[in-house]
Amino acid sequence: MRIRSIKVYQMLLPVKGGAYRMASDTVQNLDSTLVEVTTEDGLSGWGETCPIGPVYQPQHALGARAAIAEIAPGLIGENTASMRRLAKRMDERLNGHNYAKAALDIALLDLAGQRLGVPVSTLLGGALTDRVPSYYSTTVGAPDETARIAADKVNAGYPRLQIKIGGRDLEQDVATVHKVWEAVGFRARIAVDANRGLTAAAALHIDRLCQAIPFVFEQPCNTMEEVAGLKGRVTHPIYLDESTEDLNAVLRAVSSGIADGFGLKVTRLGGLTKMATVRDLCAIRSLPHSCDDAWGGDVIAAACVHLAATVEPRRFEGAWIAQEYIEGHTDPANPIVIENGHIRVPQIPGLGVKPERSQLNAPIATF
Ligand code: 0XW
Ligand code: MG
Repeated sequence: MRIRSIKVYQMLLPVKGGAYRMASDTVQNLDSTLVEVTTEDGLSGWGETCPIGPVYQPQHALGARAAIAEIAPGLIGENTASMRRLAKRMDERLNGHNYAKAALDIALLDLAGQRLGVPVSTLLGGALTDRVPSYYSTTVGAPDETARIAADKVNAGYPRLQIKIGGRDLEQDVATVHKVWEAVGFRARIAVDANRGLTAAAALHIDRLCQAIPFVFEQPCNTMEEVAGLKGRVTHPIYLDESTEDLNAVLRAVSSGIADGFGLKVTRLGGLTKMATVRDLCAIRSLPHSCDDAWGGDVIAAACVHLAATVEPRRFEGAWIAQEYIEGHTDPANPIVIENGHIRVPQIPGLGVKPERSQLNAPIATF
């Protein structure tokens, strides 16, 4: 079946509580881009890409839409039968810009799933579970308050926490990690995420001052080289997130042993097809990883959850979705929801979610 049209929608997602603070940036209102790919028989597939502001990583909302405008005209009239051909077509239209291609990749898989009558998880190799763990990510905050939230979230069923640090005094970061550990102990696995915000020296101090606390240290420094320099000097396992800019970066990190695991973002890597490759690369070296995205509504949440269901559970670090930080759902009929810190995997064909028309503004572009 051939592609008849591609529509692009913009949706603003204000942060519940006003702001989400990370070492690198504080965000208040995220700008999401949704794509609707429709074939000649009227079937539609949906994709989404929503960078968490323009500073967290090089991707930004206007960039996504400019890139989609370069790519989309080249997909009109193409047959949807071959995902590989469509990926090649995207690369022929635009070099790089994985996070924009990701929205289209997700929409094409949604279409394929609906056409074949199977959930997207089946197209990704098949689900190993029908319910995946999530994790709660705090914002950079006062130590006592962060520890209180951490305990609440563990009581609510989250099996894992990601504690944000960085961009402030070392003393505050160290106190936060200690207080969270005192509050939750072994009841949750803990990641400490500095979002590129520490110098190597600060990372070494935090490692030493929190020596006995079993956390994984996520993206402590800005570059993969700085993080590589910590190897052998820190005692905590190191995970990479922002440094996983593309498949080659992941391959480099895996083959050189820089990372003990990853916080992975579906759109940064180019969509679900590329994430499935990374999943399999990580499996070769028994490396744990998450399946997240930076932000977004039900469409991107569904994409993360379908891939999450295909990851070997013992290596799975959770699917983070933005639900805790946004009001409402793009698909109130079949929302992706966190219950007791876990998310049910949609069982209906395709992604299993469709944005409700009444919530969408008119398309900002049609190809
Ligand atoms: C916790 N996240 C998945 C949400 C924000 O996009 C930051 C991100 C991370 O792990 O850095
Ligand atoms: Mg991270």
